[in-house]
Amino acid sequence: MPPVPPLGMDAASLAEDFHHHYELTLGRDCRRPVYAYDLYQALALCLRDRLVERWKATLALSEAPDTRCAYYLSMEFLMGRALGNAALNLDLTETAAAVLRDHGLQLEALAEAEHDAGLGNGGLGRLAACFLDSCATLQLPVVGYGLRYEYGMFRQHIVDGEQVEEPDHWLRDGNPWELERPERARRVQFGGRCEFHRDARGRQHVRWIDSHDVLAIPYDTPVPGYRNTTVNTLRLWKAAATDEFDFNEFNAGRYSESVAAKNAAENITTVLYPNDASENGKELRLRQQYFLASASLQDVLARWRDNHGSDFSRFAELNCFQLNDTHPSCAVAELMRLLIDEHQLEWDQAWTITTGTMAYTNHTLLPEALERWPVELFKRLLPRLLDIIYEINARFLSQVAERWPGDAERLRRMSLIEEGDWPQVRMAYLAIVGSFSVNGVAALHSQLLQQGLFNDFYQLWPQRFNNKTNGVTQRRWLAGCNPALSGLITATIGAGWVRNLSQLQQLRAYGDDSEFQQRWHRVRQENKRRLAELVQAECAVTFDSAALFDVQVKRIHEYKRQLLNALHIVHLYDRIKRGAVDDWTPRCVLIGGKAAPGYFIAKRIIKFINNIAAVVNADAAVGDRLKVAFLPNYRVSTMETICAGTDLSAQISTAGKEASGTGNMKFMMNGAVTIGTLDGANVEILEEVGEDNFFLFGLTAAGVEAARQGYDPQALIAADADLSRVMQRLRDGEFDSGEAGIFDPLIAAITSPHDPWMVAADFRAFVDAQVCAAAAYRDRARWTRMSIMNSAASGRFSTDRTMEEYNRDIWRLRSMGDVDGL
Ligand code: 26V
Repeated sequence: MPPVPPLGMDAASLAEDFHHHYELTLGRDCRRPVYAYDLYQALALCLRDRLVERWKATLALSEAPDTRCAYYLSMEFLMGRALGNAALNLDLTETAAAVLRDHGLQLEALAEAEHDAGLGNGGLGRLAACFLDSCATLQLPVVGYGLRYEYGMFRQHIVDGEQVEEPDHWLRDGNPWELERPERARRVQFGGRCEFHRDARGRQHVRWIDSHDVLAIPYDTPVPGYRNTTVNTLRLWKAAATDEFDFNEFNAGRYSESVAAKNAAENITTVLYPNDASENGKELRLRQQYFLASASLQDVLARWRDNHGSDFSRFAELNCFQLNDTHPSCAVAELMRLLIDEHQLEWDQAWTITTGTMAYTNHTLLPEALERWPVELFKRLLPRLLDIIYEINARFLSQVAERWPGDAERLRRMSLIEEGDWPQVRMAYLAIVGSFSVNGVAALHSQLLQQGLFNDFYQLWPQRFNNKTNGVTQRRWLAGCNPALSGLITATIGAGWVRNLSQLQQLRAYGDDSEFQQRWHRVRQENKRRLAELVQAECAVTFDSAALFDVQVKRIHEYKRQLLNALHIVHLYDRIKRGAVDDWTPRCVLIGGKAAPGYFIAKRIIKFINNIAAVVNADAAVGDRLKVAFLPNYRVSTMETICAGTDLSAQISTAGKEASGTGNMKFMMNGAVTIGTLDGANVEILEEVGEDNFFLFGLTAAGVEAARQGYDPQALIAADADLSRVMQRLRDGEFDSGEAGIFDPLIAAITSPHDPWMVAADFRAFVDAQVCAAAAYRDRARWTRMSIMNSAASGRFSTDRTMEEYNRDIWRLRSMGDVDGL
């Protein structure tokens, strides 16, 4: 067949294809009523066709036998919508908008029809998505491997102030971005037992038999680079029952049992676990993790076999696996199993390869989020893997014993197996032992890992540990979501920042330029108006864009301290009620985020915020001074509107608890000023922007630990008249909406000397910092300057920089470059 000429990138070609896809691919009739979703799909297919051309060219490069590749293994990819990003990267936004306008249609309206791909909980999953964007833009051969959950992150409704979860069946209307690749299906084993035997030469062989197998079917999604010819791959696995379920079991006359077994197999990829911290020990979750690790490794090994046969001597030179937290860390033992049992390598060879290819990123210091799996569960589900983990542990502990002779306590501490009545496998330790690189996600976080959580391992292998401060992609989080500000920036310093965010520094020169300030201010006002529209539509609360927009959106968790924010709102309300309103700055507070469905206190905090909003917004004495809204169903696509319209970004976690944060970076880039603690990447944000352009408050990480000794919140409350009045209003039941005592658990948490999050300890400092922020906002020129300076200083927080560092220090990939003719 002759080669097909590249598709046209002009309006006429696009218009023709749009029509073609609408009428023929989708089988719709433009003379009949049209639906936004069909129009969206038709446009998506036009863009996809153009991506597919580039995708095939990229595959030819990345799958060449000598190309070193990295694989990003992640249980979560929080991709959000793809259409706007595809158009932006293909440079077709203007053209598509013009074509649609000719048909009396609006690009924004079509884009709104797309369901968010919500295959993640929060920061960790969205980080994976930003990484993929930057890798494609830097033309690095990186494949994302994950799970194709049928149901993504639940949809959140607020009913009577409370969170109600609803399943997110995001694939219901079809997904135009994915391509099924049934020919690359893999088989993943569960259960059964191991059979050992020796061959004539005395080598031991292990067969994993009587297992219950599940098929892994890959679905590929294109990941376009920004205005280059690179299109990388996100490969998501769907679980399907093997044919044996239909034949053997049905025929054995155990019909209903076999259907149940078939369902159990397919259930593996039914639903994303909606927890961002705890919930350990669920069997289905371990099944998901192993399914991802095994299918992905088999996929890579199959391609290796095609190119290199049974010669694994260069495998570690040409492959690298990045483990996104411990969730895929079964991969360490699974790679050992595949190399030894399926590819006949010796233990030492296999271990050299494994520890030469695995790299582990830690995303949390919270002990409850550190994964441990019961040995008994491992034995039942993954018997061969447990044997391998025991062997890894035995060899590892002999190394520890050699380094620290006679230190039994250290052996106990560092063992991959936590002993006790209910022995557990420590997945983080497995990941560390099996990897050549271990990194945290912000400078402070990496330091705390080395000095605290993983200190024993750091002492043993200091050279393994490194930091890679997170970032966000400026294509989605500035160019895509904030066209007005992007336009102003590009008109001022050129368009180079879209690929090289450090160029935003050039905006510093305009910080005091009053004409530029005015334009900056006008653009931001318009973005605030758009955000106010969203709040009006979703919360029925009216935000006036003249007011200070004070925003905290992120998962609801005690360590993130939405409760501290709520106490501040009650304090402002108290001031209004007392008439202490001199020099008042009108303020609109927006809070949004999902709570894990089983997280009682987090759900009660949501109720608390909603009840405060109801009281404040209905009180005539408050008027325009204060508005409060809780935005339901916070997700990637709403953040795109929120971050563009925020003045003050609340990043107020207890110091030492937020590994990095990435919302903080999105806000900063769009010109919001941070009010925050010295936690996670806030530390580096402050470093870049300077104290004059950041409202810093609160205890440091070391201060928090010191203050735990003799922490006495009751005394702090008694000593602070503002906090006393706030607590009194809570105890008086002012926000109880007739349900007496519902906030007692929150009062108890704040007043407990054991409050791990030290809410009361930081109240005074937070209120004082808020006073400073309010005063700064009243001076428009000053605030606008701060806003410009924040955006100008955000260059370090691009995932382009992050990916360059991963590549320099860990992956060592060669950029693929462009392909001619596209
Ligand atoms: C743990 C679990 C436990 C079992 C159920 C499902 C589940 C899902 C996620 C997690 C770990 C969450 C860790 C996490 O999300 N860390 C966040 O990572 C961001 C990206 O590095 C970082 O910016 C945030 O500060 C950090 O909290």
